[in-house]
Amino acid sequence: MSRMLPIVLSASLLAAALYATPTLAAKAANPAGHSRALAADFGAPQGAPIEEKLVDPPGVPAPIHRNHPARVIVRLETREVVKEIADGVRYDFWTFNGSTPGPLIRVREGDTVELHLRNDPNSHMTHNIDLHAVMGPGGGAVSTATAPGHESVFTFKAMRSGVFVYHCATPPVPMHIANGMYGLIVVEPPQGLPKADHEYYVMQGDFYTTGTYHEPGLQSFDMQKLLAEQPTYVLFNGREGSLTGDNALKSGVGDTVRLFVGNGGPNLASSFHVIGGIFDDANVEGGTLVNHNVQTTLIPAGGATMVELSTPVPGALLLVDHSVTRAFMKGAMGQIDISGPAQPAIYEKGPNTTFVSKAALPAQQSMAASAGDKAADGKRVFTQICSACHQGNAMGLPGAFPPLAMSDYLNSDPQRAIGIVLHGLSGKITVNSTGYESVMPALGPQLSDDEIANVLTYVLNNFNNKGGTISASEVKAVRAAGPAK
Ligand code: HEC
Ligand SMILES: [Cu+2]
Repeated sequence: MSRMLPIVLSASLLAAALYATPTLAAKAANPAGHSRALAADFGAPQGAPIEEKLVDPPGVPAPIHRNHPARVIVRLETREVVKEIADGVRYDFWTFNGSTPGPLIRVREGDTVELHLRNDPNSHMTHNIDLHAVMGPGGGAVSTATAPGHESVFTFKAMRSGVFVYHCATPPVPMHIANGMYGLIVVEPPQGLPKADHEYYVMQGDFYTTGTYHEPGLQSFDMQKLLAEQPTYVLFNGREGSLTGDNALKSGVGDTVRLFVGNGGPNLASSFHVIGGIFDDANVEGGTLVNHNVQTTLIPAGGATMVELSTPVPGALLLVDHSVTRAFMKGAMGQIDISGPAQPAIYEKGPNTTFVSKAALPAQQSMAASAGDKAADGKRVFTQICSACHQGNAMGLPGAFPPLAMSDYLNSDPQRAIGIVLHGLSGKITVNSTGYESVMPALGPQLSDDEIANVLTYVLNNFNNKGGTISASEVKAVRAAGPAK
């Protein structure tokens, strides 16, 4: 029996070889594996070597207008740098060229890339690079393990067009990625990409800090959270706020925006969505298949996409991971500011009028009369409405809802709370030395003057607050005065 085995094996190997030959031959004749590739594009590089001009994210190198393959020299340096991951929160990032993500590399299909990887002498770790655009062992990682103060070089031919992730693949790999070591390499097809008015570069990543979300100071890497795949932060471009406020991406009315979007992970897949936008084109998984009119596109960990959207009206569009807890409570939020004239035919805000308000319905008004009734009514309103956000114990939720218990903000000015409940509150506030930047909705339309007076009196006299009374006539006056500003 044992002598049969080699015969059976070699017969099947032979069959496999015969079977494989036509496929291999076909590949050799058409090395790109798809019809658009020109055989000449895979010949020797032509002309003098080109030094790739790298720029910081969210910028991208200029489009390629070459019609022949070239030798492109790319220089990356791995650096370990302490930077802010959110306002007042610092983290020891491991990076390519000092940024998370590392710079976007842009080459043409058929180019030969000469990749130089330096490791900053001040690094503590060895690093390497695995580029998903490489056909070869480790995507280059096996040729680039680089100790601090050293440089490695390897070359590869960019055999396939697409948007590809690169990352460090030094053990423990998840830790090197979680610390920010990833970026994108775009391999343009021979005919180039269609023109877009604006091009930007965005990469999502999940981060694991020992402190809770927004806990200030220098935070270290948390291996337990990594193992549980429960990130503290989920971010675009390595920092909360990297693409919002003054850092927002820009577009103009009537322009098109192309986003190269990658997901470094290490763990989470991204449901990438632009609030207020539709992807005219989305390159599925960063490959050659283009989908149209897409609302949300999935970007796997270690994957990428290229999306194009039109921006026909002015205003702000928001980039999010539509697993929206990550967007609103872990930082995965970006912004595109579109400037230009209003386009009422496409988007127009109508008036906002009161449809019905509880205050206008005397029959439904709180009937609480005595102090005991008022306290019970306040408790009911608190439990039915306020506790949904501020929590049943009034302690709030870190990073999302401020506490009403022992709140210095509330106790220092209880009258101010009337306007907050009536008209809502947004923007930055500080409660018990912790910053909050969130939105409380206006509750004036659904709560009567009595109910607001009762709930505020209840809150002031419970949860270790300083006591005091808010009367219905005070609420009535603030309601009549209308919202501030
Ligand atoms: C939908 C969630 C939500 C509900 C419901 C809600 N709040 Fe708030 N509240 C918030 C948020 C968020 C903030 C902080 C807003 C900011 O960051 O600018 C806030 C802030 C406050 C503040 C000032 C900050 C502080 O901690 O002292 C007070 C007072 C307050 N709320 C009272 C109430 C009361 C009373 C109710 C119930 C009648 C209530 N809220 C219901 C979300 C909510
Ligand atoms: Cu590394």
